[in-house]
Amino acid sequence: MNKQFTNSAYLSYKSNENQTLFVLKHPLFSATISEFGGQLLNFEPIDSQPLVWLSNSAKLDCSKPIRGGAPICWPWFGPAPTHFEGEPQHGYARNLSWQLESLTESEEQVNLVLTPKLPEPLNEKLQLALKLEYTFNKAAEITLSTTNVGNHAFELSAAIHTYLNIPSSPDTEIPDLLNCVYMDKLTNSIEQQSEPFQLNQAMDRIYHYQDANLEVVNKNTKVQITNDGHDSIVVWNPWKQGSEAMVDFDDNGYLSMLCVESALTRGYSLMPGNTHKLKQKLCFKR
Ligand code: TA6
Repeated sequence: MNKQFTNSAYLSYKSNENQTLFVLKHPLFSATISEFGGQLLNFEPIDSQPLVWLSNSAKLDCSKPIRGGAPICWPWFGPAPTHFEGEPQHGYARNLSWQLESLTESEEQVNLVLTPKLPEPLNEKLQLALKLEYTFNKAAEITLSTTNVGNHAFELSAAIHTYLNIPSSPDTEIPDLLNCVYMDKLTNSIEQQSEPFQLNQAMDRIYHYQDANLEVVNKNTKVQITNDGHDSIVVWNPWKQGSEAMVDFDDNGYLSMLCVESALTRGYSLMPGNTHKLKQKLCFKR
């Protein structure tokens, strides 16, 4: 089914394996979101290259989370907390089917709202309402809203686990991270970024970075990332050995991606009736 909107945006629903992909075309950009995971898989501003990276070996058949784009980690980041033992790494959101609740569009931008189809026992257990909002123009803005609809505080962690489409060469830098303290998950130690950040090895780091703005630069590209509601920025590249060990990661995929994730990882109690919003906005900067 294809649908044309009043201005210049087109939304088409493309059946792909066991799910539907929402494909948007607009004079300012093109974008694809998967029903599985509610996940941004592609965003391409007009006259630019894709901003996010999707693995050529990604599974799109709902058998596992989709490797690439901007997966949502929710309601925890990393391994399941003790009281959810045995539950999936990075939570449920990227394994759920999502529905498109609304779409509004104009010549300037398109806005989409998605909600997850949470199975009833899980809904009952979590007592959280979740909403994902995308705003696209020349930038892509992702907002994850969590509301505590229960009677007890919920220890929330989350991430917008974006795979940037950027070469992993030593000239790829994140200058804003200089002097920032980070948790190095590869060595299990707390470190400080005392030298300029350079991408030349496997890394899995949680930077204690709370500023809104961050730039990822190399000699050909500059990506501007604006964050809100985060307490950390996660930077991950599995490098060669790590890529080869994952079935859904191209062996040389590590050469063309870098995960830069807006995240809430350091302990956040979401009180009954309250809403937390985690935001990431991405655009090329010229
Ligand atoms: O965000 C970094 C990270 O937590 C890494 O530790 C790494 O394993 C990655 O996410 C990918 O996790 P996944 O469950 O998608 O294989």
